[in-house]
Amino acid sequence: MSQAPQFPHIVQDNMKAYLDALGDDAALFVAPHHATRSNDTEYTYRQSSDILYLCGWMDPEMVLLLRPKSEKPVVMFVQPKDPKREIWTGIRPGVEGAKQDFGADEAYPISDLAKQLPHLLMGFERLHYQFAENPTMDKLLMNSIQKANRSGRKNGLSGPDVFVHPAKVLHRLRQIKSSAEIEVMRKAVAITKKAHEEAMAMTAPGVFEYQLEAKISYVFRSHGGTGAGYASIVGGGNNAVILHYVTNDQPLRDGDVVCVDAGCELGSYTGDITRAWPVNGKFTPAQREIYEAVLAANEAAIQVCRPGIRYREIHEASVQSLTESMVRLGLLEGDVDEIIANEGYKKFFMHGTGHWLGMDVHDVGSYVDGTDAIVLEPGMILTVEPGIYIDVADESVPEQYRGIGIRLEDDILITADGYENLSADIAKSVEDVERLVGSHLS
Ligand SMILES: [Mn+2]
Repeated sequence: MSQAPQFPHIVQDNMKAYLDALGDDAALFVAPHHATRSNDTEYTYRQSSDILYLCGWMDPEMVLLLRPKSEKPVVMFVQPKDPKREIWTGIRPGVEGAKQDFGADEAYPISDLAKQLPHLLMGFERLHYQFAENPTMDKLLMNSIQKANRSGRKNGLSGPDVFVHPAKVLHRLRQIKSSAEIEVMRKAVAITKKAHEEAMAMTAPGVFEYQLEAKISYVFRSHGGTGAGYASIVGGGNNAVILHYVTNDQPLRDGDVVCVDAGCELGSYTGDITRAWPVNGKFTPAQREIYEAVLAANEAAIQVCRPGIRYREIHEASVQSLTESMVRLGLLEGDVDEIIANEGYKKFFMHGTGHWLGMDVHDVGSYVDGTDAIVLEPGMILTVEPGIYIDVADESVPEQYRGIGIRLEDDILITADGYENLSADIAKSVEDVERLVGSHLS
């Protein structure tokens, strides 16, 4: 598919940092299988983010073996050149391309894996590898280690017998973004801004949810993005109360709010943005109250972001603000502190306030450190996404609030002295959103 990494400087830096961090250990990564969509056609292939991070290799049937303490630390097993197959599925970099353009010190056709792996693993005590993702590879690895152990009896060497999850070292690196990675994410968010604002501009009663989704996909692709980093959520009215609604097949109704959660993927990094707006361009007073409650929580949670705080403090700020609003608006009754203590707010806000963001929309990286939440560091990128979701059939709340689902999500970079909201310029105030809705129609 691709003849070279899209951002070679990024993967080179990533690989160098990882090889340094591995020390005497070896690491093994396996490309996921190509998944069938229907009969003999496949889903668009998406490489594992670990492999993309380290070398930018996009194609299936690939294994990456890293042996930092050897003379040839980066070993790739790849699809060999095959002119007949390439007519159908595109040019393959092949063994030579792996060495020339993807940083391999040594490369073999993937069919050589079982033959080469035993001696390549010899002498490494610890192997970073994720079991249970690919049973065929698990078995091939165990067989290879057994072979290494047998043949090593003569020279006193053996294969690895300690296995380390990639979360221990690689995912900690992925959690802290380099300035070059941050630049790519900035661009992904900039394209996402265009998509959301164009979707706002084309919104009117009778427009279908899928038409907004199509506009968003069009903007992502036409600005060079891979596409959506995850299935776009476009939910009008009560559909917005379904958190992962991706059916997107209903018409938008006059008087409803539409909630859109969509992020552009660019160079394997994705944005993750949610906005909500009134279908007819004007919030009802009740919708505006809910919107401003979510907006206040979004801003309160973003305000606490800085290095040195615990990750949970973001969620705590969001829950505090949302719960105060829920009581003030009459959605909940009782004492705010008590409602927080017994998690009564979960009736209308049932998810976390965010997650790590990067190559995966729910990116790798730990949320805990020992017995408490992890401490934020510069270079971490996370989402802040409070919401309020009130089912249309919920008779426990005043009628005017029923059938409203609103989430506001921004992408936050932790900086040396605070935070930078990468999505700060995507329309979010009531005035900006109302001005944009339907603006391309007039
Ligand atoms: Mn999110």
